[in-house]
Amino acid sequence: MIRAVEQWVEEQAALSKPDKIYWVQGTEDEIRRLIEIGISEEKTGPHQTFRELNHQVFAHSYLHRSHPNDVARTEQLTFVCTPKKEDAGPNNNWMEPKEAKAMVSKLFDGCMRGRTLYVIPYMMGNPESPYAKPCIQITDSIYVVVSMYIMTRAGRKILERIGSSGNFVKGLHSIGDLDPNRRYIMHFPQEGLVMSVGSGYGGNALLGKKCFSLRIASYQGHQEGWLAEHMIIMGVEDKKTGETMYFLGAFPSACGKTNLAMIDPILEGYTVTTLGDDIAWINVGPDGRLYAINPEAGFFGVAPGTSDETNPQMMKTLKSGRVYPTLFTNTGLDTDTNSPWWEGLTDRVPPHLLDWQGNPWNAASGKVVAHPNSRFTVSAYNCPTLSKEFDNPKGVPISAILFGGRRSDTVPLVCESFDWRHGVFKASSLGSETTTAAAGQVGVVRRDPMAMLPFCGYNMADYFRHWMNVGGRLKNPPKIFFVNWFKKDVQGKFIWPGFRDNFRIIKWMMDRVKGTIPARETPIGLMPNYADLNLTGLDISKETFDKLFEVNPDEWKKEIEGIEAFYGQFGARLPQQLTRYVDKLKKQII
Ligand code: GTP
Ligand code: SPV
Ligand code: MN
Repeated sequence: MIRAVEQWVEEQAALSKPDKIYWVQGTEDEIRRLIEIGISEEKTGPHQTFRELNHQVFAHSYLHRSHPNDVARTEQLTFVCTPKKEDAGPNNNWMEPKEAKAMVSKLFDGCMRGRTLYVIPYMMGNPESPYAKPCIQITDSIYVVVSMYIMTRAGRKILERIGSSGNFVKGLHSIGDLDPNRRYIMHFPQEGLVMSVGSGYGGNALLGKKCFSLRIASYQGHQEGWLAEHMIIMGVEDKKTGETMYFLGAFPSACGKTNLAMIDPILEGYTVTTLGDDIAWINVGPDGRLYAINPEAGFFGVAPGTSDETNPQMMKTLKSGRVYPTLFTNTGLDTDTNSPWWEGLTDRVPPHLLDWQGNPWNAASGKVVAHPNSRFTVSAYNCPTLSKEFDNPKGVPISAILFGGRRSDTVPLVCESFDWRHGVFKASSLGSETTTAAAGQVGVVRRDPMAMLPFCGYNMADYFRHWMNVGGRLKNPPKIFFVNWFKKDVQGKFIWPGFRDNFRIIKWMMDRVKGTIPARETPIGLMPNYADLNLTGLDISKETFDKLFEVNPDEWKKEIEGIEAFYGQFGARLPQQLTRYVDKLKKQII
């Protein structure tokens, strides 16, 4: 046993005082036993650890119902604890590290009495990769243990990787009493430590995900010269030439990453391969190109809206059950078939449904069946489009980066930046309407730079400068594109069909990367000519096309005001180049 790990675990056990300590091994047999314990765990209200579902419909699947007050990330209770407040920046809640530790330590004191403390050694990234990082998570939730199995490379063998260095990222987690008044997600980037108490949900509790792979890792990346991003990784193979072009794509939570990562191309002649749907770690390779790995090993995706029509590859992934169990969290339940159901899964609503809290559902209630942020947890190895490069220790070379958001107006369907620096400016000023992935008001536009606002573990002004610097080290920087699938007409309907049809935009980007087509220059960037976008089979007139690509001066005036207000928070720390871009845009548009 590695002494550093053992000692840390002993200290945490002395604090949280569990009845038992259990070291997760990482075997099939063990998962089966944990699931059984989860099934038999007493129900507290609507909360249920696991309920076995019909394996004929979704193989090897289980339903989890979380506490009704614990259904999304809670950004207002998430803190970055750096010694100096300015280093956390205006984008993060901040607390002084000693004070923060003293406060949460009180909540951890004795919190595991009567419970088992699980120690999960896990790796973010393929252990063979020089970019992968070993971690230890402690938790008292079986749901978290099983989720970590699916989402990371977990098991005892990771202890060897930590070796005598004692170098590992630490995550201490307890569901506590699930009281939101005693819920805190605390990050200590300097120490590589996360302390999370009071929530069992997704990004609050699976500490390898947003807490480590984004907040702590982005801090490490800033120190070490790489990037940790809220991005998908996908490959597009041209069947004729056999060549694959790799893309990164950043979108805020619940804005289409998972769907894009396994898009079923509407155009003939291409195969899309999936490498990641949420997080990318990106390094500058020896050849001066960007290389990306996905530190995760599974998908924790939004269920509502997922169907054979919108995302057939994900439906196959969810039905596979080949590697690890598949979990459904806070979906509805079709009691006739004992299988999960959510809005959009089938056109026909099954006659006998329980809602996400386990109550009989009827249409007249006007209530939803599945929670809008209900999710599935499934191994990436069950995905039929998983890239054969998924486990490549070096990662894949990136040709283009997409940034997107959810915008009813203002932002065109697609726009290419003039170059890397201009791309960094546009990404740093990205706005998006808020969604149900985080607790709080839904549908208001907020600035969400690089889709990282809730996930950047340090001052975003420094982060923007870091992006500029990484670009400066590239011999062959990827092209940077901006997309908006969500523009609406006056009736409030989406103008662009989205989903599979988004591939038409990907195809345009591929042509731009290859340099085979021109683009139209506008003050905000380069946009497609009508003739260069393949719209065959779609009912999109030139008039609708113009609407999708409109740059409306009144809307952009408001946009610029929003950007200036956002930039204003950073004071002198903001790279001046960014303000120069805003000034230039203002002159050209207004
Ligand atoms: P996180 O897991 O929270 O980071 O979300 P994500 O970015 O992976 O989002 P996801 O792909 O799960 O999509 C979220 C919601 O947006 C789902 O309800 C989708 O059905 C919907 N959606 C995805 N792509 C499109 C699109 O092209 N057009 C429209 N209108 N909706 C979309
Ligand atoms: C997101 O909110 O961006 C997610 C889900 O991917 S969570 O794991 O809760 O962060
Ligand atoms: Mn996400």
